[in-house]
Amino acid sequence: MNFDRKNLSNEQLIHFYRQLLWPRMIEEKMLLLLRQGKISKWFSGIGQEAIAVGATLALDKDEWIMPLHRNLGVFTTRNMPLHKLFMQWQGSKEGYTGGRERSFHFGNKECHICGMISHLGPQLAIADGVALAYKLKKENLTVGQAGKISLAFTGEGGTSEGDFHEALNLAAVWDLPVIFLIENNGFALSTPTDEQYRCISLVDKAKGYGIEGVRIDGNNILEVYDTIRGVRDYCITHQKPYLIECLTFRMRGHEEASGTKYIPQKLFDVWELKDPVKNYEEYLKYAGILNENEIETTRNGFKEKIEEELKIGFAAKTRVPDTEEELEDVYENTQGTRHKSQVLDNSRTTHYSPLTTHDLRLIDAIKEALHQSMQHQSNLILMGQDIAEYGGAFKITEGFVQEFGKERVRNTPLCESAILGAALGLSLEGFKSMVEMQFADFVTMGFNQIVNNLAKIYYRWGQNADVVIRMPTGGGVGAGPFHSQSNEAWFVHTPGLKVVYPSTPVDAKGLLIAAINDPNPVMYFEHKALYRSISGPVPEDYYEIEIGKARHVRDGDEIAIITYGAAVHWAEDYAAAHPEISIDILDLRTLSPLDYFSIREAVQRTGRILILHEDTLVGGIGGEIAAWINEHCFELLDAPVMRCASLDTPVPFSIELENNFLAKSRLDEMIQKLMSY
Ligand SMILES: Cc1ncc(C[n+]2csc(CCOP(=O)(O)OP(=O)(O)O)c2C)c(N)n1
Repeated sequence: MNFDRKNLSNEQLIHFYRQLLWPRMIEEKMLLLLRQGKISKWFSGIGQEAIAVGATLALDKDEWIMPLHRNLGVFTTRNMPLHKLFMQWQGSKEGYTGGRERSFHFGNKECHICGMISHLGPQLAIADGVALAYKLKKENLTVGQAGKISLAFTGEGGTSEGDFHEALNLAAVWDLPVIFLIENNGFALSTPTDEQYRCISLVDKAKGYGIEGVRIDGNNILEVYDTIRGVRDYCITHQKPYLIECLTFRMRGHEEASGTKYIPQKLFDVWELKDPVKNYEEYLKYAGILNENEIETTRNGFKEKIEEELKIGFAAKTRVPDTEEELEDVYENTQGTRHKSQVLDNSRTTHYSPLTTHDLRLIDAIKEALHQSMQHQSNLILMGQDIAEYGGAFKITEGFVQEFGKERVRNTPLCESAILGAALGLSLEGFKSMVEMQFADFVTMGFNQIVNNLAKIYYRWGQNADVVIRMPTGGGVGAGPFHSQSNEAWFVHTPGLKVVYPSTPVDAKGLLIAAINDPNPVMYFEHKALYRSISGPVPEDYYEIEIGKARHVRDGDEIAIITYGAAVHWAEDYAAAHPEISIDILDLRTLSPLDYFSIREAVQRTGRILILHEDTLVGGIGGEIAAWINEHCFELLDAPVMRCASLDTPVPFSIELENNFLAKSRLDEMIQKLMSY
């Protein structure tokens, strides 16, 4: 192995040695503890340390890194104390996630480390978002001054994921200063590279994205350090991403329990000779920088330190669950963190608001909410396909780019997953973002980032995801199975997300402003069929409607329809056409969290409940509400809770079929059934 020290001082070289040796010795100890049954799972990075350590050394301490499961060296090089890391691995309260996450699936804001989720690839787009934040903060103008980059790791297996493609392409198109670092260790669990990809070298992929790349020896710490230092300067100066492929080898099994039988022994023999720690040690001895005694002293010192730290680690108390705390920590508390704006309470039929209003269609109310939010929140970034010059598929952001500029109103490539990951990356650096899905149906392409990353990150390690996802939703417009779905229930089922779904212009504006001001991820559903068909008075001011509060639309005492979205208007039309029935209507407005208090009041007022939604029946939110009423309001009921929902089929295209599909076609039948019970 050829080590070139360039202009590194002896002190620096020794510092590098200590940083490299430390994770190796920790791992050796962990493997021992594993065999003794004192720790559980372990993903080993033995043989690959030069990459994690070299990369971390090459970055400034406040530049975000997105490591993976073999990158202990990132955590140790950012000086995280072993006892606390050990508490993390043991799942204790004093660990970095208080026992909520395993092994290296955690991040830490102070150390600028973003924790991975098991799915690997999602880390890459988060790095895009952080780099975008650096770019927007203009922190990248001069090398060595305020310039910053982000760095994301991937294994060679991870490069086959769609997330790899989306993240690299986005970084290329947006000229983001990100380093994508592939640790090519030859195997993804048991899968060798020739079953993973066909190109000769993974770095060749850079060309396809129009970016630069380089392949290096990942076992040579000086080569890793020097390359990344240079690439970092390039990314800052040119404001571009860069792909680095580090060749290395995994000297142990995928994880300890999986063993190594599926890997030919001769590979271990070859790579043993390239061990990053031993080779660097030999170099330091040969160059006269460290002698045998000094190495021995360092190793002994580390051994003692490990024992001391483990003593503290083992003394950690057993985790005592506190259910209330667990539930509370799913969402960041909104008290005190929100932008100041007045709250409009129109939840009662009798409400009166002194605010000056003007008449707006639902679509205009959404536009006004976004517009005022852009004025009030200078850190708000809008992202979506065709939202800039074109104004979005529904023209909601028309004119925004002229007023707020291309930096804040961003057209995106066709890559929902990367954009949602980037939105999370922006949160890491204190930005808010609104991501527009062109149609709610397309959210499936970014589903993983939403339900596994955005929704869970706060609970896992205390980082919020300050993102609103706008979802143009619903049918009734003859658009067929993939432009008409009601998919809100998918998200209601995911702890960590808030789900709002206004039905009127006044609520659409107030709820969108509230969603943007909320530091948690919010799914904001807006029904396409209501955009231009529903108008109403909307306060001109900047105001919020409280998330989690239903609206009592209509007073009645025979039957209450609990509903939301377009179905509120179906219910109102039905009630107007049937004055012979005293119909009460509750518009939920927020589906997560549900307003149980108002639901109970509706039961109290009528004793007969029909839950009406456009979503299909099975697994729809109606089932959840019915179960809750049954459990908590049984004594108030005069009849079983009934549901009126759309047919359990995909949304059909032809108007006749779609009308038959929609819940509205069965509303009369269900009301009659409930009334005659
Ligand atoms: C989306 C997804 N599919 C499958 C897995 C299971 N899995 C965990 S690690 C791994 C191999 C990853 O290989 P690579 O990206 O090369 O990284 P390495 O483990 O070699 O460091 C697999 C298949 C996963 N975590 N996520």
